[in-house]
Amino acid sequence: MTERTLILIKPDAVRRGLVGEVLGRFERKGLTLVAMDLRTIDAAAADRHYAEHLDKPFYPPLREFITSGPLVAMVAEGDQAVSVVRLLVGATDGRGAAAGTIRGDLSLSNRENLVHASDSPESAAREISNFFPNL
Ligand code: 3AN
Repeated sequence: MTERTLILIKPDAVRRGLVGEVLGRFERKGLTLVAMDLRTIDAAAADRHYAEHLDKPFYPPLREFITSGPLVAMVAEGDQAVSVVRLLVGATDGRGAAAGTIRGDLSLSNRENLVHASDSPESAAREISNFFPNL
């Protein structure tokens, strides 16, 4: 079933020059890009995006990080895109993520883990409308 999902290539990936590497993995998998934008988000946009994490102890540093520089926001489309992208991204903590995944190959951190990807079709709908309200 064709789905859309929100992907953020986070500020650590932009700083490290890994946008092409990360984006290429999604393209080579066969996903279609529907929208893409390089932008720096403010604290209010971070709070909207991470609404379910606002009370978590890791949230203040996460907000600091996600607003620390430009990120690449994109919407990708394809068959079962939500779960397919999560598989490509790997487990949250890059230190334990499986080799072959983006985080497993390229991240050594559970905060600076390069990519955000929607975790369900419902989250995808909410996150896409936050980032791309005209889509
Ligand atoms: P995922 O991005 O794998 O869906 P979530 O939704 O549990 O992970 O967490 C959202 C983001 O919060 C993660 N991408 C990561 O940057 C950060 N995060 C999650 N857990 C921790 C933690 N224990 N310490 C620091 N940052 C964390």
